[in-house]
Amino acid sequence: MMTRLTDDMVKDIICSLDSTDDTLVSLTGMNTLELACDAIGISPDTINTHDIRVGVVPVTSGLGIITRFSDSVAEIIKKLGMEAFVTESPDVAGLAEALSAKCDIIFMADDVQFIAINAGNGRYSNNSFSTAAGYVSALKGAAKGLAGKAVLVLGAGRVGSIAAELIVSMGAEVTIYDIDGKKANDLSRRVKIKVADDVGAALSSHDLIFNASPAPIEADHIREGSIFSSPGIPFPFDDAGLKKVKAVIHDPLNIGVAVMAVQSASFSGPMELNR
Ligand code: 2YH
Repeated sequence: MMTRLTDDMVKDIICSLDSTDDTLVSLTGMNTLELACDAIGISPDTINTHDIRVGVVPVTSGLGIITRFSDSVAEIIKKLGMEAFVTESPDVAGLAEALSAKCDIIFMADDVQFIAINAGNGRYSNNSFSTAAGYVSALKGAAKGLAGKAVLVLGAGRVGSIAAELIVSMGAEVTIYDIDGKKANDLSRRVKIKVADDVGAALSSHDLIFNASPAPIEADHIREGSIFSSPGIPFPFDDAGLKKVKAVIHDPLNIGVAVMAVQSASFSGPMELNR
């Protein structure tokens, strides 16, 4: 299932950029830029964010414009130190505008794909990989390492599958649950993971969880002191659940967009940008 952001989910992103960054530091030990660099395996001092110009192109196709989506993407990118603006026109005219303005990176999203194109060489990052990689780094930071630990992944869709693979590659023991057991079983034939068939039992026996599912998480199932890295929308916890967890890393857009920007920039060396 493809989850689409709503106007309501993005309405507070811009006014809470500083507090989102502070919360991330307190939960993971990394700010948004450091986390994005960690997610793709580069050091923050190898990327000169101030030299990078980004255009964000609103896209009207399908279900159309999400109010403040493009503005929020641009502001998240500015907070990383890059120059960013939203094009005046949407769609192809907006793309032409971004190319004329010699943007190094161009962000565009429709209902299926959300990508950041490196205009210098045509390579692009995508939101599913970037979200998975960013939230895996966040879980690793919050758990002070994942090697040898047991991690539960909820959801075997695009983000959950990539996350499971990344977490396995970090030496953790991964169990996956998806309401569609076939999806979880198919993934287990490709990646060395266990498959759970009871979400309650799986949650009760794990305290490190990567949540890439749109389903709510019942408070009764949560183990006291659990750490959740939770890109899944909508926000899955009620008040009783929040009282039991030690940490929840969650935002509607910030971590995924930051990893996309940094990864797309990394496709050209810092000295080889599109100007
Ligand atoms: O939210 C979405 C898709 N679910 C992206 C899926 C990527 N994992 N797209 C945003 C659509 C934005 C809209 N076209 C706009 O305002 O430009």
